[in-house]
Amino acid sequence: DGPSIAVVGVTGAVGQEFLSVLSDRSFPYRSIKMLASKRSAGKKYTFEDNEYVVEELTGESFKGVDIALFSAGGSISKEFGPVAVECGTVVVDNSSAFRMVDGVPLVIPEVNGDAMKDVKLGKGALVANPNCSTIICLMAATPLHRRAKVLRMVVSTYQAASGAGAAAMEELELQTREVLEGKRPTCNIFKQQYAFNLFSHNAPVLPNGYNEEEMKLVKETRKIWNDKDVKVTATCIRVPVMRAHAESVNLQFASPLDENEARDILKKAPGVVVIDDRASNRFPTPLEVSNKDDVAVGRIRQDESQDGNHGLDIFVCGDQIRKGAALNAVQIAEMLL
Ligand code: 2RA
Repeated sequence: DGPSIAVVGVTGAVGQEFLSVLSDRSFPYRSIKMLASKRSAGKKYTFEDNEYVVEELTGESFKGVDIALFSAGGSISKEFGPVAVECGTVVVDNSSAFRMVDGVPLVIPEVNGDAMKDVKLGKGALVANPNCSTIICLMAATPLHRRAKVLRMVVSTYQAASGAGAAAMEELELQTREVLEGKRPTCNIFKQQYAFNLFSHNAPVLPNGYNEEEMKLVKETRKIWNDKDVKVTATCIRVPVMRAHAESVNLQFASPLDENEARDILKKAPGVVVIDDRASNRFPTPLEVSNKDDVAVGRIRQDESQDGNHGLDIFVCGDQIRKGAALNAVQIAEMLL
């Protein structure tokens, strides 16, 4: 029989998606424990025909737990992740708390699964789930990077409300109705109108003028590719879309990479589908990838501003809650089976 698992932050958008993904993929758990704050303790969920009562997360929650999937914010991960590791639990953490810590694997299974080589069931460990915009970008960029080393990557993201949580999704819907009804939009989450608008990502802006979301893409790419020299720059924008991110990615390679070869590579890449129909102007959209596992890539074309086929532009869409968070984490857990 399989591992005992715990879901930390089960009431949140990603927590709920953990359950969906575990069920969709028939993850062979022996037992499952649903953990959340004191405020949510007692809440009941029916999962796979069994009723579960949400338990309050405490230091005692991890006794006998083999794998804990965390998505309850960085402070909860910092407080309880090490406690779980002490109990012998493998923690797969969706927060940014440990992503850049030396020795903590930062893993996209299809991209750098070998980073999990020292993580085994029965021996407590921390494993970090990368940021959603990093996962979605690298699912498409890495297969190309493996063929013709990427020297520089320029990313513009168009990020969905789901990245800011379920409340942001609800507020986007509310604002959209209010605006259409000629009412003043309710602005509690972002303090500015979101419906029919877009704005620079809500993450704090750092002294270098980049926001934290953009620096995650820069730093996480270097760690995941194990390449401290790759040049990455990003501009992250929040757009009025519910749950899938879109990203425009410009790549500069060390050696030529023809667009047709790139398209063939991506067609064979795990977890990627190519939607690249120029004649019909049909390319990836957030709606089309929503609630799906695969990342979609299109607009594959030579970057004509670069000499000798050393550059490509691509456009990528991926579900932020699924492959951008819950699916990737469950796939990491599957590597332990
Ligand atoms: C966002 N990447 O989309 C964040 C979610 N973790 O805001």
